[in-house]
Amino acid sequence: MKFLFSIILLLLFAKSDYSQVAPKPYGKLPAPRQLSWQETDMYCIICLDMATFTDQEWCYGDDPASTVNPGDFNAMQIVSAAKAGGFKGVVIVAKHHDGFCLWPTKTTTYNISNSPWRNGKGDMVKEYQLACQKLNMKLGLYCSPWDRNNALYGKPEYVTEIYRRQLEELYANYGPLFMSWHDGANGGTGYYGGARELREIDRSTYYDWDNTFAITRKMQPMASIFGDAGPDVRWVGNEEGHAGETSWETYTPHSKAPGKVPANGTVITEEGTAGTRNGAYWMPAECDVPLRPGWFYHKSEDGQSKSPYTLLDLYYKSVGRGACLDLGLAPDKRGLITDEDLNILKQFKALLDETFSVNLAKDAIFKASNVRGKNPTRYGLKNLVDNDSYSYWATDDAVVHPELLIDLHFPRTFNVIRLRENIKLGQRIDSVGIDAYLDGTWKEIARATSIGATRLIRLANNVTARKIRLRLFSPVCITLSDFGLFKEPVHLTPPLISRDQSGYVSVTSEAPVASIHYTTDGAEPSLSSPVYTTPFLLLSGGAVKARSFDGEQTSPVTNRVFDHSKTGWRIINTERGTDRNYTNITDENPHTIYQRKIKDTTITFEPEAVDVDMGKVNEIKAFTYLPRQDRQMDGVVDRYTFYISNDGSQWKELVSGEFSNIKSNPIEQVINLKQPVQVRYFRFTGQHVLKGNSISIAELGIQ
Ligand code: FUL
Repeated sequence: MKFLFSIILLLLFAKSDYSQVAPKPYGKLPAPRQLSWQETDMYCIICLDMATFTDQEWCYGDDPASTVNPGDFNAMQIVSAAKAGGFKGVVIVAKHHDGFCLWPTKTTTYNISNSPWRNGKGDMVKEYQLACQKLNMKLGLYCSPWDRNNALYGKPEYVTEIYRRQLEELYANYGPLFMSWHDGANGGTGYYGGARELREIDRSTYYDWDNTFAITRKMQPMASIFGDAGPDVRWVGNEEGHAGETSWETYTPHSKAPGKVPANGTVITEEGTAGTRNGAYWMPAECDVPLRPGWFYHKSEDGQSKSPYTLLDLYYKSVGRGACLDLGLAPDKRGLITDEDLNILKQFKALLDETFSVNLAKDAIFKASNVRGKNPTRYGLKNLVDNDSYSYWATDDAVVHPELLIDLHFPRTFNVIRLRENIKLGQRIDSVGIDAYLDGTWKEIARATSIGATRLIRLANNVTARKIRLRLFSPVCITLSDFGLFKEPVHLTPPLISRDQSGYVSVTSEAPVASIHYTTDGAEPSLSSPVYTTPFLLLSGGAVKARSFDGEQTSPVTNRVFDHSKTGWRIINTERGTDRNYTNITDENPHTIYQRKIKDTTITFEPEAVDVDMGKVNEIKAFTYLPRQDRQMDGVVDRYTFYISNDGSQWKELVSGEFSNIKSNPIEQVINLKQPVQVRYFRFTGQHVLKGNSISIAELGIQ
């Protein structure tokens, strides 16, 4: 009898023990440093360096150290601005491609101690570190591998004696770091200690990443390493701040090992956007995007920062797609974030708080088709609303298509759905379907693929329902850690502003609104600004700002900066037979391009000129080149010359240079002239293209 009793006890114990068995992890898993990176959600990359003072995006490496002098530099103000936007960390550009170091390094004299800032006694990286400590913000560092100043760049000694020593100095003196950021832009023309030449390197072998990253691992084990292809965090493949609609946390890069780019030097960027289902490495995406058009401060870009509403949209498309958002902040020449940018950051945080502070499903009644081991304590549904990303609802191993019913007690209105997996057990779920019980039947309201760390589904319209149903599809049992329903307050969408070829500006709204008000003098549109009724003429260019109003509501402001109008412009060197699409250069349509199609790929690129007759003499303060906007690289010019002429036959060279970073951030390139010129004709010559054998142009313009 006693024996039988023990057997029963044993069986019972074994059963309850079985119910405690956690699901087996699935696929590749995040390392502790990657979990901590993922929890950061949003951080800012701070770009204040030589380029701030030369008004460029990349410097050549030959500007004197004395150029850098941010008189009012205040790391607390900068890091506080990031914090005010809801960001949890900052990545500091400690050295950009020009090689200038913001800390007093022993590796080169091209550093902050040879600038007038703080009388040569300053250490900007230290000031950032202290500010981060005070403000409880995470700190990461960016030290550009490419160094256009250093004479040794391109030789093995640069890697062993300069770059690695710089990383060691940073790791030893400014930790703890949550990120070590390694830029993919590498090799090209530069000063290189006076050689002023082109130095190409093999990006997959030159830096010997295995040994370089071994230093990071040893000295900053909790720093996630960012690179085009990881190894810890991958580049999402664009500088627009969004991951793909499907974006997996795992990734198999087309290179021999993570952290190494392929031998041809390019990561296939679309892959970074989507990742790889069941990929070979846990390597989630970072979505980087500057708040202003460029990464560094340019006065000419004042008023063009992204609106709080645009940032919210990017939040859904980055954090809401399992990635992290890395927003570029550009302190100005004083060394401060401008009031305009600070206000945008604060308003963005307010939008996030308004939307996400109340989870409408918090007190709902949840019913699932299965709970693992019938053990609601450990794997039950209350874990879905406890704000802990690692406590979770799990199903039995055999249950891979479970359903979850959510009863909200009474009909509630929502427009955002949030789901999270406990990623400590891998990315398991393939897809979900979400239904609402409406008018007596279940109606599908959303579908999504990759979930991972966070999936936010923003519905096109409000849904009001009491009962919701979640259908999950997974190759293995699920481990869902969060379910949330939120109501993003209604916003009027910002108006759309466009200009036609004859110079008339139209302002429209996607949905009907009571009124649209606009300004052309840079002021914020208010109810007392002119009401938009019919298109108006804007020949000389400038900023048009518009905003919709309806009752209590106002939309975000749209700010469109126009070049000088192109009315009456003609391209005059049209003698080449196939030049049919020349008109696309001046049609004010960013989506049509000019390009000569040279099918014979054995014909190599030759510099190519486009001559513009503006029809009359204009004052030119700046030239503009808009590259193609379809993310193709074919024909995108990265080195240019502009000429001017009074008669269309005698040309005088005016300015030449490079379009820095055009590959990753293909925005309108503005070449400001030192002195305005008065001419009727100008010539644009593409001296070099990123790809292909002819130039492509979306628009040319003047300001
Ligand atoms: C890019 C760089 O080339 C930009 O200048 C900037 O530093 C950005 C964060 O990364 O690839």
